[in-house]
Amino acid sequence: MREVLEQIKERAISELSKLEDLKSLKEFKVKFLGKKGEVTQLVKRLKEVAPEERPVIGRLINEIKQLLESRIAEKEKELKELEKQRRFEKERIDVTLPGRFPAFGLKHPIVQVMEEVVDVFRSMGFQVAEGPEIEEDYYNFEALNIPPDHPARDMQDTFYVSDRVLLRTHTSPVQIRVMKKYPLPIRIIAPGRVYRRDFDVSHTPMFHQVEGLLVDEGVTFAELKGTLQEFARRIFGEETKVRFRPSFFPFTEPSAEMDIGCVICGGEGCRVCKGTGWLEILGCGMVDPEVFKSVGYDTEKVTGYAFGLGVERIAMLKFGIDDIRLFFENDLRFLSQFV
Ligand code: 2U9
Repeated sequence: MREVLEQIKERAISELSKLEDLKSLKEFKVKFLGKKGEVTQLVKRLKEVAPEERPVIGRLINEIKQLLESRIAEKEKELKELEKQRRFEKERIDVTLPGRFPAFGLKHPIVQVMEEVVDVFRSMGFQVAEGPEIEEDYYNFEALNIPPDHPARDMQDTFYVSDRVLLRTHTSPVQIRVMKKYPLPIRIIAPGRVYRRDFDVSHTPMFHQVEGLLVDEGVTFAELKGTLQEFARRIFGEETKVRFRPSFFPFTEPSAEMDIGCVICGGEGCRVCKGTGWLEILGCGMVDPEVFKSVGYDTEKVTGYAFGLGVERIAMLKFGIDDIRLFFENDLRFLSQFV
C-alpha cells in the first residue's frame, strides 16, 4: 500500500509539472482529488490494510492530499499569470504603427460654387432667403407677370403636381413671398434647386439658381450694373471684362444679359464662346412694375433690380466642363477633383 501511495504521489507530481493551462489543471484536480479521484479512492481501500497499519497509511494519504492541494494552488497562481501574459501578447498594440487615414468627404462642386456666389453677395449686404420647391402657380408664374398662355408655362417646361401646384421653375417665387411679408428696403438672394423638363449636355431636370432682388425707392440700372460687374470680378478674377446686352424677361423691364470675356480663350474666340470672345453668365433687369403691382407696391415710388444665374453654368465655365450631366453622375473620379 505504501508503494501504491508513493507511485500515485510521484505520478501526480510529474503530471502536474507538465500542465500548461487552467482547464487541464481543473481536470487534474478532479482526477486525483475529486469524489472518484485516485487519492480519494485510496481511503476506501484502507479496509485492505492491516488494522495496526491503518492510522499510519491514513496519515500518509492525508499528507499526499495536502501536498497536492498546495501544489495545485501554486500551479494555479502560476498558470493564471501565464494566461494573463498570453492575453497581453495577443492584444498587444503597436503604437508606433502609422495611423489609418479616414476617407474625407468634400463638398460637391455645385455646392462649392453656390456657396462662393452666395458669399460674394452676402459681403455686399444681401441676405439669404429660402422658400418651398413645391410651389403654387400663383407665386411661380402669375405674380411674376407670366400669364396663363405664356410659353414658359408649357407642359414641356414645367413639372406639374396638380392644376395649381408645380415644382418651381426658378427661385423667383421666394422673392414674391419676401416682398409680401417684409417692409422695404429689400436686399436678398435666393439660392436653391429648381426644376424644368429638359435634359441634354447643358440642361438637367433639376439644377441650381441664385437669384437676387434689391427693392427701394430710387434704385437705378447703374447700381445693378456695378453690383454685377463686381460679382463677375470676384468669381472669375479682377481682370474680368463684362458687357450687357438687351434682352427680354416677363418680370423685368428693361432686361439685359451679362457676358464676361471668354475665360477659355481670353476673348480670341474659341469653341466654348462660339468664336464671339464672350460668354453669357446671367440675366437681369429692372423689376417690371406689373410684378410690384402683384405685391401691392406703389409703382410711382418703388423701383428695384433683379438678376438670376444658373449655378451649373457658372461651375462649368469656372472648371472648364463641357457636359452638365457629369455633375449628377456621382462618379468619384470626377467629383474628387474639386478639392
Ligand atoms: C422677382 C422679379 C424679377 C430674376 C431674373 C433672370 C433675369 C434670368 C436665368 C438665368 C439662367 C434663369 O437659370 S437660368 O436659366 N434668369 O435670366 N432672372 S431676371 O428676376 C426676378 C426675380 C424675382 C420678384
